[in-house]
Amino acid sequence: MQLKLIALLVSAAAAQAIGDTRHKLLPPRLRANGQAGLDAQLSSRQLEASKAESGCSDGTITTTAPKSNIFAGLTDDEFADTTAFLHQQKFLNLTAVSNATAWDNIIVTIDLLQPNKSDAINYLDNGAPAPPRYAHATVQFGATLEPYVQEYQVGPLPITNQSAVTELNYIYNSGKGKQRIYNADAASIATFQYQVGTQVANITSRLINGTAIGSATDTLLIGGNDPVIHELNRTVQWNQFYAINTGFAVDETLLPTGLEFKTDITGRDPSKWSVIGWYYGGQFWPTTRAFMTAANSPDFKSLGLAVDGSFGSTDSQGAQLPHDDLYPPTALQPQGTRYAIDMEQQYVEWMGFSFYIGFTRDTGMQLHNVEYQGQRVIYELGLQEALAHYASIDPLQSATAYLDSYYGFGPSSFELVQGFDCPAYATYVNASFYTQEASHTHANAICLFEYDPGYPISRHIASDYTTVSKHADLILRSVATVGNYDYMFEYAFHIDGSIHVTVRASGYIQGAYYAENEEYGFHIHDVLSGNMHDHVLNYKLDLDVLGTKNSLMRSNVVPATVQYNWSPGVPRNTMKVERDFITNENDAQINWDYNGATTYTVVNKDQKNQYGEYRGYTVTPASGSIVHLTVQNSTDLGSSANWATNHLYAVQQHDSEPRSAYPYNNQDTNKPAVDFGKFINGESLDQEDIVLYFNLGMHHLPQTADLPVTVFTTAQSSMLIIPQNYIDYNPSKATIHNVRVNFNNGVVTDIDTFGTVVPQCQLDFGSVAANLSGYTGEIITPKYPYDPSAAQVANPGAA
Ligand SMILES: *[C@@H]1O[C@H](CO)[C@@H](O)[C@H](O)[C@H]1NC(C)=O
Ligand SMILES: *[C@@H]1O[C@H](CO)[C@@H](O)[C@H](O)[C@H]1NC(C)=O
Ligand SMILES: *[C@@H]1O[C@H](CO)[C@@H](O)[C@H](O)[C@H]1NC(C)=O
Ligand SMILES: *[C@@H]1O[C@H](CO)[C@@H](O)[C@H](O)[C@H]1NC(C)=O
Ligand SMILES: *[C@@H]1O[C@H](CO)[C@@H](O)[C@H](O)[C@H]1NC(C)=O
Ligand SMILES: *[C@@H]1O[C@H](CO)[C@@H](O)[C@H](O)[C@H]1NC(C)=O
Ligand SMILES: *[C@@H]1O[C@H](CO)[C@@H](O)[C@H](O)[C@H]1NC(C)=O
Ligand SMILES: *[C@@H]1O[C@H](CO)[C@@H](O)[C@H](O)[C@H]1NC(C)=O
Ligand SMILES: *[C@@H]1O[C@H](CO)[C@@H](O)[C@H](O)[C@H]1NC(C)=O
Ligand SMILES: *[C@@H]1O[C@H](CO)[C@@H](O)[C@H](O)[C@H]1NC(C)=O
Ligand SMILES: [Cu+2]
Repeated sequence: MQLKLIALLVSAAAAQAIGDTRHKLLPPRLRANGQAGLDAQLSSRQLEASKAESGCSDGTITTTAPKSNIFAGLTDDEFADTTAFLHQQKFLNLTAVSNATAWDNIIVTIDLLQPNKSDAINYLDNGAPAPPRYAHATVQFGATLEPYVQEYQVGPLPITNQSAVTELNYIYNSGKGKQRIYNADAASIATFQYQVGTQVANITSRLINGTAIGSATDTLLIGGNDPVIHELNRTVQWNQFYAINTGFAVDETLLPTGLEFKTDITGRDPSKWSVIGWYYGGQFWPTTRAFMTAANSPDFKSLGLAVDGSFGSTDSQGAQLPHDDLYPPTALQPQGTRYAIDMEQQYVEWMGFSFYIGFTRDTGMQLHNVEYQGQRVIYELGLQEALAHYASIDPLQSATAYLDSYYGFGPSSFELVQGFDCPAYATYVNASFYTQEASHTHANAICLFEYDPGYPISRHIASDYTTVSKHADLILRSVATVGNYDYMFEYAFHIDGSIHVTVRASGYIQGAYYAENEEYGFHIHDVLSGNMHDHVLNYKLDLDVLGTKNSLMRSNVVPATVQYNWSPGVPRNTMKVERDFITNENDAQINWDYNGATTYTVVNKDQKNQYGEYRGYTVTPASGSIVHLTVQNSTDLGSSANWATNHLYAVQQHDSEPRSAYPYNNQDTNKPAVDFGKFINGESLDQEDIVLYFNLGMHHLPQTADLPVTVFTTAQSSMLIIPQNYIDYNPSKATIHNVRVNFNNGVVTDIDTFGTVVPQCQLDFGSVAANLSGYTGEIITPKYPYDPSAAQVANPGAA
């Protein structure tokens, strides 16, 4: 009985790859649903069959994507053509970025306008031609008293006499892809801040030991809050003096001085701007004069200086750890990749999965058309927005609620450090985006690798045998460093058909000055409060379970008292599972249940398995914390982040709702161009195309161990996307990296290794410890005028 089962479950793919080295004959494989996908995998594996079975290799298996990647960003030529075409449009009155001032109209960004889903699916599934390509351009109109950005659709591409530039409004539920902006005069605002710094230089010298006057000898800098504050019809900002780092480590967010001032920066005439308040140590003065009078009185004391030091340094420091001089355990990939990649199309196949990688300026790395066993399970999966909402006694921190897609996860995704961020043997993929009339390439910004997580996927022991299966995950990873914070984004594919979505955070916290801040965080250094804040990261998950007509099933485990006929007169206290469907968007604003009692599964009611159960995919919190925003009806965020109120939402798919957020929502949070709240408008979820939005994140209460930088081990959050009754058995049993040890009274009688061949070769450790001398930074290619030969290397984020 046992023998037969094991033999049946061993994969035909394995049999092909191993040939006659197997020591047991295999019957044909049990055919799973969607065998086509596995067969496709097989063909790329057969190409590699000549690979020496016991030798080692560092080869990469290549494949050809079945379809071209219609989700990939624009090519260099498309960027250049779109830029030139926009400049030809007289009505835009554009000035080349290289010549522009704040009072000109400029192209801010260009990206691919993602194709409409119905067109994309027709192409992917039904052999229709590829959807027409359009660019999505953001133009800033600076040549006006009320500057704004307007979004445009440009195309079709390539540019012909059929192409046009039209307003892009349909993906913005304010009705218009337009946003008034308030930071067009950033340079003038900085000048104004320095004027204030100069005015109070004598006081800052005495009180906080430094000056910020716009000189090279400044030892302080001035930072303002984000998002822009609109109150009483004025545009205002809180600003704080920070000590400038004295060592190599750029750790100013650990060095707030606690001295803050409020500016009224309404309108575009700096002569009309003013300072309308000062804050220090819990006290508020409404005018600079009042503050200076107070500060010049002899009993006005400094509450302590922000002094840079080793506590902000990321270099190795402190007593050496035992045996730490020895090199740590290191993962190997002895026979090259076991995934296949089409580098040009950024398409990957692995163990029954296939997917396309996308990359956008706003949201960085994305996944498209994830298929499993030859069937699409995910049309789209990716980050939408990340917020970091602070709360504090001090006004700047209290007014801080970053919506990071404004800064862009694309521009923030820098080159990974091989051997540290990802194994040296990983496949590294470039990422490109466009800003300010140049395309930027971040070499090696995405990594792809397979690794053994260090625990088996399954095991069992009985009286005369032990059986254990190895586990390998395929990881796709990128890191976005948005200012002080580093977000590590990861998608892990498991051989049981599940997908793990994880975000981890490192980098510097944005601390507050310690004085009076006890209710908002721990006191973690001399004058530093580890200011509390919530991180909430919103993801879109467009599952397609056996087609786009899907429903949302809820399974609830509940306590129950049941009178069974086999227990007359003795009711039994027990439990049951209750199943129903959430049929309306309004009922699908979900928080994860207390005690994990409720499970949500996207199913296709028309696709039952052979036992009559709906085949589906479940989403469930995995490791780390899962949060929604603590603040209710946030004063800072208005209605710009209504995706942060719950853990999970289900809405109907619409081409007019491709994304839950918009980068410029931070400019006027009460009047966002995309308000996710409007996605939830009572539409049916019964056999409709369902899109889930879920949040990852954490309530971050930084403590002393967040110095110098937060650690990924504790700052992480993840979700699992798991097949439920989708596959007839657990597909991880197909791996041959499985062992059964038979024994009897202490004597091993047989070891079945299912054809696994342990590679025999000498290890060249040089391929394990990476050579970092080739670290590139950023490559910038001008697009207006277009000059590929003028490509130059720059420091990351320099432009
Ligand atoms: C910048 O302005 C100069 C002077 O008007 C002009 O000659 C040049 O072509 C402009 N550059 C671009 C890229 O338009
Ligand atoms: C075009 O922009 C320039 C500034 O670049 C501005 O001076 C001019 O008034 C604008 N023209 C129109 C018609 O808006
Ligand atoms: C557009 O371009 C095509 C091909 O170059 C040409 O045949 C056609 O006449 C053009 N149409 C117009 C309206 O210019
Ligand atoms: C700052 O102090 C210097 C020297 O004590 C003095 O000359 C100057 O007038 C002071 N500046 C202001 C703005 O008070
Ligand atoms: C004040 O700043 C100067 C450098 O600008 C530094 O040398 C000095 O140590 C600082 N004083 C204190 C008390 O930290
Ligand atoms: C703000 O402006 C609006 C429209 O101009 C006006 O109705 C309102 O009274 C103003 N509010 C304040 C506080 O000035
Ligand atoms: C990635 O970028 C680097 C640096 O520009 C370049 O040398 C390399 O060819 C690029 N790789 C691919 C696959 O395009
Ligand atoms: C949110 O807060 C604002 C300002 O305090 C208030 O006007 C509004 O009614 C609140 N909305 C809700 C739904 O509580
Ligand atoms: C995509 O869908 C939107 C909304 O239905 C529509 O307005 C737009 O024209 C479509 N785009 C294309 C290229 O068909
Ligand atoms: C490391 O890479 C650099 C440049 O990419 C190369 O010059 C150097 O020889 C390499 N060093 C080793 C030890 O391979
Ligand atoms: Cu944090």
